[in-house]
Amino acid sequence: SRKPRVAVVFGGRSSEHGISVVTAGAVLRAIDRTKYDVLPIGITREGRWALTADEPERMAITDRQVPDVEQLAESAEGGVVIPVDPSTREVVYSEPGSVPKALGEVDVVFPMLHGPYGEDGTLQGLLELSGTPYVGSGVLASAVGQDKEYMKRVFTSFGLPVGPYLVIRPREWERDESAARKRIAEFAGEHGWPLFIKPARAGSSIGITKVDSFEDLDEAIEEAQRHDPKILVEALLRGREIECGVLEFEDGPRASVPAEIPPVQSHDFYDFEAKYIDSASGIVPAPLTDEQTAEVQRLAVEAFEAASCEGLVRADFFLTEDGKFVINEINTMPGFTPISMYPRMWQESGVAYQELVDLLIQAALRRSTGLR
Ligand code: G1L
Repeated sequence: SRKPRVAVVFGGRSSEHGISVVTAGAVLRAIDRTKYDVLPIGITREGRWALTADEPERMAITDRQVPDVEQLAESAEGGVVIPVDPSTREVVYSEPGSVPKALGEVDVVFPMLHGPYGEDGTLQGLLELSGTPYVGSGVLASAVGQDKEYMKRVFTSFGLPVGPYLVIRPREWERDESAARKRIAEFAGEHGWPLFIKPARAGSSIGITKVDSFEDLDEAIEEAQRHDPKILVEALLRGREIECGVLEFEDGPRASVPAEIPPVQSHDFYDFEAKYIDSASGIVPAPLTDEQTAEVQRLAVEAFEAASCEGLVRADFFLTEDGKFVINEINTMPGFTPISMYPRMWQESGVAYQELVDLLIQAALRRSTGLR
């Protein structure tokens, strides 16, 4: 019988375009070609879909140059890959003003896009409509994982411990800025400074400011609102940063050994680059007692279930000074190069990168689309 065909979709209109290309290159290299056929599909920084050559060696960083879909695209024309028929999973490549080219069937999509239109559930929705199975979480879990407010609401309703926070919605801010500022000041009175002002829906540490006093609040709010009109205010949680990977096996989700992210001196929090590139500083396994390890693994699997995740999730926690784990966030599309935290945690748990990629594809192929 024919080999399953895996379409890897990467790049996109995101500040993390380059990281997506580099990660897709690593995934393409790791896919076992005796078991699967691959179809690399890039999306340019302008949002144009393009077929790219299956040449992962061109997708690595060279001489400080980050690869770009524009350079990998096989056609200079703007086109779009459209799944046309849910019953056959036939995909066509369509360029404006020309006859669509049939690309054949796609059995599973490996989505590797960051931020809006990638990991927020919208691409997942398109794939649901076309009846194409895909790796990772579905529409709901992807959207929950992208919205820090709803993420906390879901965790709270499932009895998972979350840190103190406030939500400032755009209507509240527009109606009465000073009332909103007052609400934040009261929150600071209760939990102390500094506060973290964050866009509710933005990846990584984009748009986040640590604020030490009331005077610096407005600038931080404006910065967060540039990325999302809805913002979150969070208190500082003193303690250690612990992460745990969850992976869906045939018999259900299991947790990896946890990792510890040591506090960084140069930047105030784990920033974009640290998150995706130099995760080499993370300690795997985290130096925890057996009881602490078991506890954080239990919470990570509960977070996976609470948000209805599929395939994989990275759950990030604080271990507070009084010895309690508090969940900070989940990431349905964590950093995924072979040296990123998530693959490293599984490596230390006995699952090598190639096997990890294979298990994710298998989990996607086991499900069909539709309700599950
Ligand atoms: F498909 C998976 F496995 F769910 C998946 C997809 C994408 C895991 C991790 C990622 N990560 C990325 O695409 C990225 C970190 C390069 C950008 Cl979000």
